[in-house]
Amino acid sequence: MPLDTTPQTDPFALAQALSGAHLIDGQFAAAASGKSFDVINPATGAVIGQAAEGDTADVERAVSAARRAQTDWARMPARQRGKLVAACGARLNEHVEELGRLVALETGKALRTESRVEASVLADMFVFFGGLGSELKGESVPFNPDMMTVTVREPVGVVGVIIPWNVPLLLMAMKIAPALVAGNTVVVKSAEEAPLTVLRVCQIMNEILPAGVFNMLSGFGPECGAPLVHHASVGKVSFTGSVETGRIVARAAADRLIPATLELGGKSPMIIMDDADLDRAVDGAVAGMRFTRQGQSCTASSRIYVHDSIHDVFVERLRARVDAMVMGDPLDEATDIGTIISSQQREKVEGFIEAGRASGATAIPCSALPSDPALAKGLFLRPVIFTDIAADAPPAREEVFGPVACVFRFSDYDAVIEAANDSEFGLAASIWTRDLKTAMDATRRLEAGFVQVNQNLVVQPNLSYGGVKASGLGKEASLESMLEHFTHKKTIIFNMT
Ligand code: TXE
Repeated sequence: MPLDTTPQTDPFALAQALSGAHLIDGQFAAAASGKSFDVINPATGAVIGQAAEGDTADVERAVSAARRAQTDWARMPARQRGKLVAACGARLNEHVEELGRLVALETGKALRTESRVEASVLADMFVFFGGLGSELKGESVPFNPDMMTVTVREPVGVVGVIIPWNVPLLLMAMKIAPALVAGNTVVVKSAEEAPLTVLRVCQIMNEILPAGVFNMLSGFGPECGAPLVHHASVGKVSFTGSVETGRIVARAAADRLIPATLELGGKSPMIIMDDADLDRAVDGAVAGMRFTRQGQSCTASSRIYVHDSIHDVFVERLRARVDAMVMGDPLDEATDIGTIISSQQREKVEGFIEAGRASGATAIPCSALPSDPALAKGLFLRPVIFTDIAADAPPAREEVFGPVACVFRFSDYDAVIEAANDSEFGLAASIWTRDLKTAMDATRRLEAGFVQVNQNLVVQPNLSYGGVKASGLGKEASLESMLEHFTHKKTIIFNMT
């Protein structure tokens, strides 16, 4: 495939130029079966490109290439590997505008509010981890004066990475940047809904990294993701996606006795006390619910507990804020909210909205569908705020992964902490108050991997990110994730007698 890696601005032309290919051993190659599948623009329903449809034969080729490349890559001084990864970050940074446009085109996320930001965080992750090569340190352990015992950090080998469609660039970067710096080689399986931007990132990285160090396959879960997890040469799996698929991946990893990092769903609570700064809390709810991403976020603060004394005014202000958001063409700078990713996801979210209504809750639809006839087939959906909703109604308990916020009324602090923790999930949580004691107490009692006071989620490369309970296993981002999840510790004893 001829490669043009100069920054491009026309996402449609770029999507068409990225004809269906995997990246295997530094080469862009069609699927062994010759099959490919359509990639759809969710804002118009138009086919914008093709992706190679990977299967077991492609997994075999990619993992073999990664295994062959691994010895030399692991022998390269860690700082040198880091410099190459940081160079990928610098090069990707030159392509932020282009990558943002492309991800907006294939995922339907608005360019200004979501997609451009994601492309720039992608580059930042590479730069951050690229600087950590010298942190792959071990320790010396004094247990006998005649012996010297040291531990060293060694790469796991070939890492299988499976990513979803909602934030494909950020989630890929959080996994592959630390894996590569730690001396592993990687095979990534992109999500079937969003393979093109990942392919473009591969083209850019492939100019810098040695062949085989980084390989990418597109395809469907059971046909392409499952054989990757089952492959005998894959030494570690890092997965982000649904709880259901996470369990399948975890079972396969357990059968093979290899480690798996799992970043799964959420049903994150936000507790707004009566002394909270109300304007800030409303801003926090809009940002935390990720309305700009149509709520398609694992950390979406979809359960909002508001003190009885401020409940009605909060709901009114939240409704007004979401109402004022512009839904439209994701590539238009005026757009705040884009589309849902696929018709299947939209039907799923609509089902939750119906179930909420049927449970007797009050549904408040917000914002307005775009009127542009060019977007008539777009997968738009009006955000809904539910009030007076029972805690066991489906949209209040299950992960909706759509623009549906459930607002509950509370008056007792202990009861609200209990309600917030009454969930199978434990990804993020937040408390909004001016009282330091309440804030401190809540941070200790809320069952979540990420608890914030008076703000909602901030993803930073140097902050550990990951959940407890059914939200997953293991942390991502941060130095700690690189050491714990992409290396193993070897103990070496020198007997000097
Ligand atoms: O997820 P899947 P889907 C949740 C969200 C959403 C639901 C379904 O609630 O509504 O999941 O989304 C690959 N072996 N999240 O269907 O199936 C698949 O090809 C190996 C939360 O997209 O989990 C894709 O690359 N891999 C989430 C990836 O797994 C398999 C983000 C995710 O797909 C596989 C996305 C298999 N057997 C959805 N089956 C988050 N935590 O942010 C599928 N895959």
